[in-house]
Amino acid sequence: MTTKERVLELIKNEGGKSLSGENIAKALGISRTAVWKAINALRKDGYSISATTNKGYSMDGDYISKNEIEAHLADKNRYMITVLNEIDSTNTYLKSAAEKGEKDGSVVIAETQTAGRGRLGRHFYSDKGGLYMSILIRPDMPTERSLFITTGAAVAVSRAIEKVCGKKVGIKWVNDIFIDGKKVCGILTEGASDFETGRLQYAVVGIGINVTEPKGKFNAEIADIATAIYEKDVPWGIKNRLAAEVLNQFSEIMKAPDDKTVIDEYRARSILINKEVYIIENGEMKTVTVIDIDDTAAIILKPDNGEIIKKTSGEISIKVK
Ligand code: BT5
Repeated sequence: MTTKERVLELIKNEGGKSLSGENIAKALGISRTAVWKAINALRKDGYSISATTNKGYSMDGDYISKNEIEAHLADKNRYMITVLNEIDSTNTYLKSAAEKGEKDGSVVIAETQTAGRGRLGRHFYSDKGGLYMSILIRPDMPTERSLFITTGAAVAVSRAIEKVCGKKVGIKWVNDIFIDGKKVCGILTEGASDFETGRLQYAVVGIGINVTEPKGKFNAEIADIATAIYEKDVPWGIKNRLAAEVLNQFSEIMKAPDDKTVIDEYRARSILINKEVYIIENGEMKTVTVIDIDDTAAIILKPDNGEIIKKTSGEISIKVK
């Protein structure tokens, strides 16, 4: 083990309590300067280590680490991962990299975002406590099938949360993951198309998951509609296992994202079928009953006193009643 790895081991074993530089130095038989250097190197690797005067160094249990995510990946060669402490938006960052030729499989994960984005210019609150990641893919697919990337990502995230965290989740058409009636994750897929061939040039799949509630609670704007996977007893290092499992599931699904089994799973996980909801179309709100989601991921609705209609995610948004 290198000095850096031994320092990391010691801090992790404290389970969030502080450990002084002096005690680390003594335990490992190294100088205080060597400890300080190791801490800096770990921070560069993406570990979020706090330093408190007179107490020492400590790490939050929900730390994000590139090495640990990689250790849990099924295919070690599929993704190139970058972990950042803070960024405006992982999607903005990766989209700009994609325009400059960044490769398929590049992943950016941040502890916090200062300008996290939702769809249609909406804001996505991204305080510490969440997992904010974007995946760049360059699939060979016609642009009109790109909605299957979002539905595939929703299935991947659902499977990952259930497998790693043991929580039951549902999908709210088209891009939200819910736990007990509240939103725990949002997905934003952006991309560019080649107009001549009608094929996708790239897609950036952005996934924001509330793993724990932020320290100062959710912002008032989302306090009633948002939830986190854990209220308390957060398992140590959980974000790394969760991020890796999302990536593992996503690469499996992306082998054939429009496969009937994936869309069947998406439908089976939907929390809206047979429910009365509000739809918002051109600024107007209507009450409808959701009948089904078809194989193209369009939603089939029955308005009050009206004929059955079919809508795509570009045409309407849905509010749960
Ligand atoms: C989404 O949009 O939910 C897509 C969110 C995608 C976020 C990821 S994080 C990594 C990557 N980088 C980015 O900049 N974005 C992606 P939409 O369906 O439009 O939902 C937005 C709405 O969700 C807001 O208007 C709020 O009502 C609600 N909301 C905002 N922040 C939330 C949060 N942290 N948890 C739950 N709901 C939230």
